[in-house]
Amino acid sequence: MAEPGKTKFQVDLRRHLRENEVDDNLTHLICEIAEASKYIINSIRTGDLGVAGTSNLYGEQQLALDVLADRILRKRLDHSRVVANIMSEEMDEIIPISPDCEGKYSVAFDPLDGSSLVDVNLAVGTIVSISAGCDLLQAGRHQVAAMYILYGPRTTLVYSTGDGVHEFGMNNLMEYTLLREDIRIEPKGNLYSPGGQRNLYTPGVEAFVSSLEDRGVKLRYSGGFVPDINQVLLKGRGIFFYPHLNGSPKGKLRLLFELNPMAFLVEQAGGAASDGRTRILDLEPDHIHGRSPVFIGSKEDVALAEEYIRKLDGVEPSIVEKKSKKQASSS
Ligand code: AFP
Repeated sequence: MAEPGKTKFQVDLRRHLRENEVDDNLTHLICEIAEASKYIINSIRTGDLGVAGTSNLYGEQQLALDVLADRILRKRLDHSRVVANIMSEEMDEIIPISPDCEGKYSVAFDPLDGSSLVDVNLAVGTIVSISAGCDLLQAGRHQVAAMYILYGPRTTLVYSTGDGVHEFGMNNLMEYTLLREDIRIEPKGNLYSPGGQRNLYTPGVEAFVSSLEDRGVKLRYSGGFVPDINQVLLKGRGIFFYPHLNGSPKGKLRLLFELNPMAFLVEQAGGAASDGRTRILDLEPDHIHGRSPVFIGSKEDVALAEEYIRKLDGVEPSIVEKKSKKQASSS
């Protein structure tokens, strides 16, 4: 809580971490990532929107901003002296920084998620997952912290080290000062954020969406994972999903770089995150760039999605895909 004499809103990020007795090295790491975001902001506001002439593992052309944001973060983490390994969505493999794991942290990050939205002036963000020690290929429940920076009309930073979720805003001096502490998500939402093509939804997902619409739940979708999750968090209710689709049983979003950190934050706020059957934070990664379907937000809405999927999609999404193709061929 804020020191006597200081209003809550004058508490900056480092002070908040210290007042919450966060480990010194983890405090330093989170503050270094916050510092890096200042350079990313400048590259977004003024940078070249052109293509970098390179492509990432997914064959997606890397926008100059993707590459720039990745470089800014990697350099900062490399010089932080508290990092063991890093892994970026923009890179093909884990990058070792220090062989010494003791007291150090490993970081998986998406440097600029939604970068293709910058050239239409929509909000984008940096997503960061932090684990203790050297191991990055472990279930998300082992994370010790997660955070994101949202580059929108305002620049905000949200973090959790396992003791609640807290939001900071960047002021005119480019300092992050506390806006909200202990953000909570209510069990039932009034907005939904549906990713993926609806004509590819499985029967279970289609029925779930219809039940939301019958309840008068409003559709809010920007195409940016960070602003869409931030909306659920800061409105205090709602659900985002990018489901298993016919033809894409694993959906689109990456487990280590996007889903694990957001699931950590949403669960810390009293919400839930599932792949439609299993808790996201219990999923064992099979490789660094693995994807998963996701339903994340108000816990009763997530449970309802799981119920429809269990009843109507029943088996594993991949088999659902084959069944749909078979149905299609027999009809
Ligand atoms: P990009 O980083 O390639 O722009 O993709 C953004 C994203 O991974 C995530 O931020 C969105 O939730 C999701 O893709 C949107 O995907 P669709 O464009 O298929 O709706």
